[in-house]
Amino acid sequence: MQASLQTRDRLRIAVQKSGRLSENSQELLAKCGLKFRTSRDKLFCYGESMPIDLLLVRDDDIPGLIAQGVCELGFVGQNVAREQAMEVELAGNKPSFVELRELGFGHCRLSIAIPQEQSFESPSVLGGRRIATSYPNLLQNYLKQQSVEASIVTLSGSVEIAPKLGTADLICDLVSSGATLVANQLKEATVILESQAVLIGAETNYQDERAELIELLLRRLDGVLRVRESKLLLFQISRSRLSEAFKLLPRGDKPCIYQLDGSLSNEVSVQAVCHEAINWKHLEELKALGAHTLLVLPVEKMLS
Ligand code: PRT
Ligand code: ZN
Repeated sequence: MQASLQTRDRLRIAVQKSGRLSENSQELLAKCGLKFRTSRDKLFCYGESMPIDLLLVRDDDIPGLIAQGVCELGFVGQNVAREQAMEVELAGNKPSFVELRELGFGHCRLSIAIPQEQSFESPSVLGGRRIATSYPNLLQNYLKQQSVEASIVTLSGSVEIAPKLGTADLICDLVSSGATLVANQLKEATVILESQAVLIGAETNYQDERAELIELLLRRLDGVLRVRESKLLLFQISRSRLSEAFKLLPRGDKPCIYQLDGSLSNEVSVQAVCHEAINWKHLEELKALGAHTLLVLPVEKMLS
C-alpha cells in the first residue's frame, strides 16, 4: 500500500541534509516553533515540540519521497521541483506534488550560458548546438517553446566545464552571482527559470491528524514569512494630514488611529504594520507632512 494511504498521526518534512538550502530551511522550521531531537544517523530527527518529524536527505530525492508518501512536505529549490514535475508531465502524467509556498531564500536562475566571445541575438542561435545541463526536461520544454532543435547533453555535475572539455558547445545551469560562468569564460545568454526555495507537498486530503498539522504549520509559516519584512511604524500627526500620510506608507495592514489627549486635541497617534521595508525616505516624507515621534519597531510574531 502507498505510504500516504496509511493513517499516521505524525507529519514528516524532508529538508536538504547539507547544502545551500539546509540552514535556511531548518531556521524557518525553528521559527515555526518546531524542535527536533537529532538522531545518531542524522537522517531522521524526532519532533519534540510537535508531532512533526524531520528527514534530512539529498534535495533531489525530496519530490520522490513525497510522491511515495514517505513524507508529506519538503523544502526544495523550484529548479528541482519544476524539473521533476516537467519530467512527469512530458511523460503525459500529473505530478504528485504541488508548490505550497515560496520561501524567499535560495534565489538563483536557470540560464543558458554561451562562450564569452559569442553573441546571442535570439534563441534561434541555439539551433543544432549541443547544450550540457542537469535540467534536461526544463531545457527540452524551453527549446520546444522556442521551436528550436538542439541536442541536450545530460550531466549530473560540473556542467560549466563541458564547453572547455568539448563535450558540449554551451550550457544550461544554475547561476547566482555569475562568478562560476566568468571563471569558465562563459556568459549568461538567457534565463529560462527564476528560482527560489519552495515548500512542496502531496496533493492529498489526509483523513487523519496530518491534515490538521499541515494546516497549523502553514498558518505559522505564513506568519513567519510575513513577519520577516514587517515592521511596526508608530507616529503622531495632525488628523487633517492623515489621508496624505497614509498614501506615503509602504504596503501593509490598515493602520490603527488613536485619539491623543481626549477629544480636544487635533493630534492622533498612528500605528501601522508595514509588510515592506521602511526606509529613511519614508520617515522624512512623513516628517515633512508634520508627523513626529516616528518609531520603527521590529515585529517578532504575527498571527492573523
Ligand atoms: O547534496 P545535494 O544533492 O542535496 O545538494 P546539491 O549539490 O544538489 O545542491 P546545492 O546545495 O548546491 O543547491 C541546493 C539548491 O540551492 C539548488 O537546487 C538551488 O535551488 C539553490 N541554489 C541557489 C543554487 C545556487 N544558488 C547556485 N549558485 N544551487 C547551485 N548553485 C551552483 C550552480 O550550479 C553553479 O555551479 O553554484 C554555481 C553558480 O554560482 P555563482 O554564484 O558562481 O553564479
Ligand atoms: Zn542535489
